[in-house]
Amino acid sequence: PSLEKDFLPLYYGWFLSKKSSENLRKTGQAFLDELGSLKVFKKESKYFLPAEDPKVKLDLSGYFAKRPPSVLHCTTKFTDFGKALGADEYAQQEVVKASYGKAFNLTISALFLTTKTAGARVELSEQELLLWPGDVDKILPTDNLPKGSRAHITLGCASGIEPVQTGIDLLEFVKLEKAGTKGDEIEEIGGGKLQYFGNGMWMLLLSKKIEVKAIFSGYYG
Ligand code: ACK
Repeated sequence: PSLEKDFLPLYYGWFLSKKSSENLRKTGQAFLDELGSLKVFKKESKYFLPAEDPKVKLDLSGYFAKRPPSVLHCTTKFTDFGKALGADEYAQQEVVKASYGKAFNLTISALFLTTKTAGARVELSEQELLLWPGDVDKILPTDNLPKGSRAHITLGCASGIEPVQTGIDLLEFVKLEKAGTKGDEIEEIGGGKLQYFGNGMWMLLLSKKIEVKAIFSGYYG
């Protein structure tokens, strides 16, 4: 038996292949460009503009300038090198050990943005859900949302916002959906149906879901 305790990563997740990562970044960029040019968006762009200078031209890719530095990923469990609550329990699961280094296909069903973050919504398969922690799909302790509700890929953050926010923002959308606040169906654009939930919360339901290749692994920083 080993005397050493396993050294846990900062987080576990699926890391996209270089090609999938590049393609998804491009798709996200195209979405920002198209959304930024839409009349309906411009009418609601006050949420993204400084109150003191609401007339400046909005550049969404400049607004979400904090982008993940390397390949894109979908976090499963943030273990914080073992310090996070439930880190050891997560890492010790057979399915986590057996899946480490294995390839998966992730399905992206939507792109979303808020005043804080831009991200891709990930629809997990039954098999992928086995790697999903039981305690991350809530903002409030009383929230009761389907497993995997938080699954996302961060595409960009606004100035001063940390990437952990993207998952919280996605949960906010899911809570609105659950409450029956469907989101006004604004219009069909390039990739699908654009929905507006108010307060600068936009979601594009992709008419053709995107499949990306990814490796389940840990990130040590
Ligand atoms: O974009 P993300 O999913 O949000 O990927 C990054 C990754 O871990 C490295 O920072 C996510 N992350 C950071 N802190 C937390 C947290 N407390 N809970 C869940 N995910 C987190 C972040």
